[in-house]
Amino acid sequence: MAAKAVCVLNGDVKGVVYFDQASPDAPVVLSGEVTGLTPGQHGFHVHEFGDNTNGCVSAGAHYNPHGKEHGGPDSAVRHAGDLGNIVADANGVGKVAISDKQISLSGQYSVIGRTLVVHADPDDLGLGGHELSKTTGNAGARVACGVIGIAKI
Ligand SMILES: [Cu+2]
Ligand SMILES: [Zn+2]
Repeated sequence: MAAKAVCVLNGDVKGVVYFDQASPDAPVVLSGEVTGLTPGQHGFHVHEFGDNTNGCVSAGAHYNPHGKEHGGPDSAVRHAGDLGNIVADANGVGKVAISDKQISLSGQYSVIGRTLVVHADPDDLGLGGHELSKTTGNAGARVACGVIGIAKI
């Protein structure tokens, strides 16, 4: 059965991201737009908790049900929540067009009820050699976040 989810991003930066999964074993397709960004790359992840009581900070770390190190979306070793970067143009608009096989909208590893986070800086995909590269990709502050919720089909 197909599943759909939606996330409204709020913070200094705003956006709406739609999640679509044709069947439980299909990739999740993310689409949408984020505005108010600085031009360039911004880390983009699913974080563990759907808790925004203390802003984006209370969303916790990257969603990592398999206990792996941080990586990029195409890395063999990555957190399930590692969706890489979105790229903002000169007007600060970042289009979201991602297809990912590690997250799901149903079952044990569903991301519904977790938080989508956009960061101030680029995610180095685990390769930057910084002390934070293997945990966060050194992507800096959380400039927007929102809980991923069930959408109307
Ligand atoms: Cu993040
Ligand atoms: Zn990660």
